Amino acid sequence: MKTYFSTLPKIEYEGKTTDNPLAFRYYNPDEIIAGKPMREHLKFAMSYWHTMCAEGTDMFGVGTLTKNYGESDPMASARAKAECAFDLMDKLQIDYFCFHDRDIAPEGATLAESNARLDEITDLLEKLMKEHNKKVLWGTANCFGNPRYMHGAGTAPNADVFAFAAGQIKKALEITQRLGGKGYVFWGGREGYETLLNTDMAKELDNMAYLMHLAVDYARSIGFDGDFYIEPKPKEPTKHQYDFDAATVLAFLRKYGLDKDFKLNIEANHATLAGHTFRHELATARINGAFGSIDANQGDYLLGWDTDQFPTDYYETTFCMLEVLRAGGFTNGGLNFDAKTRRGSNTPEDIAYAYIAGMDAFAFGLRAAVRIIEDGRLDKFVEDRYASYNTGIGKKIADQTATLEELSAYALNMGDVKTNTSGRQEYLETVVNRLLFC
Ligand code: XUL
Ligand code: CO
Repeated sequence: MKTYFSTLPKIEYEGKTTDNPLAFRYYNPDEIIAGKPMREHLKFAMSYWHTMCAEGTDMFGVGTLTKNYGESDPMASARAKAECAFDLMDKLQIDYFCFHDRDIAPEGATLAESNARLDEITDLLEKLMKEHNKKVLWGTANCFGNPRYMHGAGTAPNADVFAFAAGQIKKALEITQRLGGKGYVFWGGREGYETLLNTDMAKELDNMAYLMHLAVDYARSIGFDGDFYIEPKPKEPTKHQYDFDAATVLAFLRKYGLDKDFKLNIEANHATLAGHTFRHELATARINGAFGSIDANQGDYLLGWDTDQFPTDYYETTFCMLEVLRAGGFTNGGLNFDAKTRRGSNTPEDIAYAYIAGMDAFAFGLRAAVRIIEDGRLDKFVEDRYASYNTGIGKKIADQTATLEELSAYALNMGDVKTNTSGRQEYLETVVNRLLFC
């Protein structure tokens, strides 16, 4: 079959000295690193929306490429799109994909018609997944694109909108479960507000949590045993997104008793929009037992919005993979490229170059993170930095047996602190550089 990606060869690993731009330099899928194949460490996923649907539109111009796959009828186009998606995943050696309901099948005039269209495309995806040996990483519902969601979905001031979103999510859960997905994502979409002049924040948050409870209960009743994820993002499209960052989401999940079923899907560009590093958000999820999955991309430090660029920063991917390894690796989650080529990069080859760049950056990051752990200097430095908590008064603090009176007496006796040592940040940065580019 001739597809959109017909001109592309299968991308193979050729090692870091290759000059072939259509080859992997670091990603060698079946190579065993730290006890398991790279493909299992990294669990790369294709984002259906950016890769198969987005046509390069922005608010100043129409698309720079078309993604109708040679078909004018929307359902014929959706079928051709699916065929092309699997061809691309084969060529890039990507094992997983992520989708919104409206990415895979166009919305109909009614919810019933939309659902029927989804059933038809889900049949096709199921067949293609078997033939090509591909899996769903996670599914989700697009409850933000249609004008009915202009004031939100689960947080809409209009109960009819809430009910419609619930109907859409029910169907998206069924499809995800049917396709064997082990994850279901809630990204805020328009769940936020522009002004408190017209907003009852408490009611909106209560309603959003209720919708999530309904989703969990229903999904469990149809046998879904995977993870639910919230994907924090501080702003865009609304001024105040309710899922601002990892810490805000954790507080929300705990308040509403959702923390047993939900983990976090951390997106790099969302982290930086929130004023955090990607690593900070990953570490916050990890130390709270909520590390789930990753939307792999990067922003631009000069731009204040979600540019969703393919990740090419080797430091960022290294620190990300360090967090993934420290979290014990992915269980149900993986690395979803929630990323798009720039508007001016408008050919099928550009999509291949972009994925190769992103996959190699994470493959490099995995290799470098393993080197950092095996080297041990960073871990040892951190361990030593807190050594005062291993003995004497420090041990009492660590064991939480010290009293305030005892600590006061100790401090009075000390005079002043004479034991502070250097944090050695620049030395540690040099260690990292040497391990990355040795
Ligand atoms: C938007 C975003 C979404 C979610 C899925 O910024 O990241 O694509 O990942 O709805
Ligand atoms: Co995302």
